[in-house]
Amino acid sequence: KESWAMMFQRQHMDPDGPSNDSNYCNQMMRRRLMTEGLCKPVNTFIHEPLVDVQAICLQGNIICKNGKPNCHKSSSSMKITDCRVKSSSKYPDCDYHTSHKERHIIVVCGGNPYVPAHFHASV
Ligand code: UM3
Repeated sequence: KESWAMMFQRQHMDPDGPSNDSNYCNQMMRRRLMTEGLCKPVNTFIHEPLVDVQAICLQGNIICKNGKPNCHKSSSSMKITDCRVKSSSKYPDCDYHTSHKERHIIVVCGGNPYVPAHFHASV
């Protein structure tokens, strides 16, 4: 069974990306299995080494939007790509806007070892 930690890596880690291709999200959302059953509406890929993203769990502890205390904000800004489904997109032909950004990211950490389990937000 896929753990939360593995699911986070599948959905959010792309250390070697991004390609400068405006088709990035259409390809990656499909390749990473987020267009099965529905088009996942919003998803962020992180273009930084896995160890640097895992280290966020040891950085600034903040309260999550749901009131839980296990959100962590990266001390540095990180290269990310936000994928957002177009309003004209019709499943199963999932069609995404691709936007490359540099932001601090907030992840939810859990488990033992304490590693990223969900992407929370970028700020
Ligand atoms: N999400 C992103 N990036 C954002 C906002 C939300 O990837 O900027 C994702 C994270 C959650 C989902 O998926 O939207 C609901 O918030 P996850 O739990 O699989 O990481």
